[in-house]
Amino acid sequence: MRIIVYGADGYIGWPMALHLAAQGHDVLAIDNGARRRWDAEGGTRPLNEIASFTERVETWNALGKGAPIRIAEGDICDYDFVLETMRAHDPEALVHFGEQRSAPYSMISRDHAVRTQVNNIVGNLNILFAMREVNPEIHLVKLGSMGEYGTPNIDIEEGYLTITHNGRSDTLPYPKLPHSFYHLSKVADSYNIHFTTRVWNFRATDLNQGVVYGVATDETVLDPRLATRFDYDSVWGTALNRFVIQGSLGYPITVYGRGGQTRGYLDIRDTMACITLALENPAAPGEFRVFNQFTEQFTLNELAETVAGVLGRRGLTPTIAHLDNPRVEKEEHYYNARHSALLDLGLQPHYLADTLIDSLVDFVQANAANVDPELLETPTVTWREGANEVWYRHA
Ligand code: NAD
Ligand code: USQ
Repeated sequence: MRIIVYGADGYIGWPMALHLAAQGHDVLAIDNGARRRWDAEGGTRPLNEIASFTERVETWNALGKGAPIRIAEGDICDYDFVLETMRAHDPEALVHFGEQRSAPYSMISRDHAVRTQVNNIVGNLNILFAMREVNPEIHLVKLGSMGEYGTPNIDIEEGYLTITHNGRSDTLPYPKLPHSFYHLSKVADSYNIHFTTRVWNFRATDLNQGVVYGVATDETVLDPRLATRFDYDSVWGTALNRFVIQGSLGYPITVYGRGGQTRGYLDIRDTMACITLALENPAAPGEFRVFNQFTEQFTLNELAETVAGVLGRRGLTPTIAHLDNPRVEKEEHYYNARHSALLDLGLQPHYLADTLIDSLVDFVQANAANVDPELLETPTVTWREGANEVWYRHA
């Protein structure tokens, strides 16, 4: 298959480009380096050294495993660039990761909220309009987020809810209660994509993904220059990844608030598998298909205790700190989200196991010399303030 991967220099997009190329797909990898610039802006950086986008691609192509990856550096918000690259590659499918994906980043200030929503919503619209001009048959696989739904006090379905109101019934998009301005951008994307499946007969799969953990895939371990990024600061680091590095290096594991917040989680290797399954089983023309992409749900307390248990068995003495919650979110709530569609397509999950946490601890310890302790400090972006310019360190 000819496939374009947008956001192919990112935490998930890079391993995905590798994974698809390893299976022989003809991949065009697109990225504009925004994520690396956002690091420079805030003085953050991943735990591990990562090669440049071009060096990564050159390394893969020199290995001679699977198909070579093509590369195009450019901004998805530049419509001419999106159109030209889509025309030239003539893809059968698109995988779209290319967005600003941090909830805290989107909550720093008005400017960050606007930048997040413009980048994400305009980029996504550009892809939709280019599909219309180039080939409306292309299957769009778009990364959404479980956080679009929020934490309602009823079961979360996969995209749709059948409602009976005043004696009449309809199946409608599931109501959304997003957690941040970032998650709101994903809701807007979902509605824009859904609209194009109705009016332009597009085929689209919206993957409402949970929090991803892990760093190693079959392909990233083939050469150190193929490694993907592993973030641990309070703006870009996600829960389990952060907990492992904090606990491994003797810092308190930072649970925000009471820790009853429940989220869906999945191993980065399962992200690869889910997206491959979505590509191999495309949505029908006119179909806006929604999958909830996670394999297990945990409370933050459960996650923190699981990590602490593994570290304890390795002779470490981790501590768990309940910080004042910088976010506005329910800290105790009902949560039961359906996630059967990908399992029905054949997903074989890697459930969170001590062995995976152990391998992450090994990875963290191997890279411990790179740790910037300031990045493990108390989070400075708070949801209540809406003007967190103090976050900037201007390194
Ligand atoms: P990431 O920030 O590491 O990667 C995103 C990539 O997109 C970056 O390399 C960035 O430079 C690029 N990008 C952003 N805006 C762009 C633009 N306008 N033009 C070109 N490239 C652009 O993020 P990630 O963790 O790999 O997440 C990938 C996708 O998956 C995102 O859409 C995110 O919302 C979604 N997602 C991530 C997680 C997670 O836990 N990491 C969970 C659920 C959903
Ligand atoms: N949290 C802590 N301590 C920390 C970091 C986070 O308690 O040190 C808590 C947060 O308050 C929240 C939960 O952990 O309740 C998840 O936060 P997160 O930072 O791990 O993830 P989130 O902000 O939700 O965003 C991440 C990705 C985003 C993706 C989303 C999937 O950055 O791109 O969309 O996970 S989901 O959570 O399902 O919406």
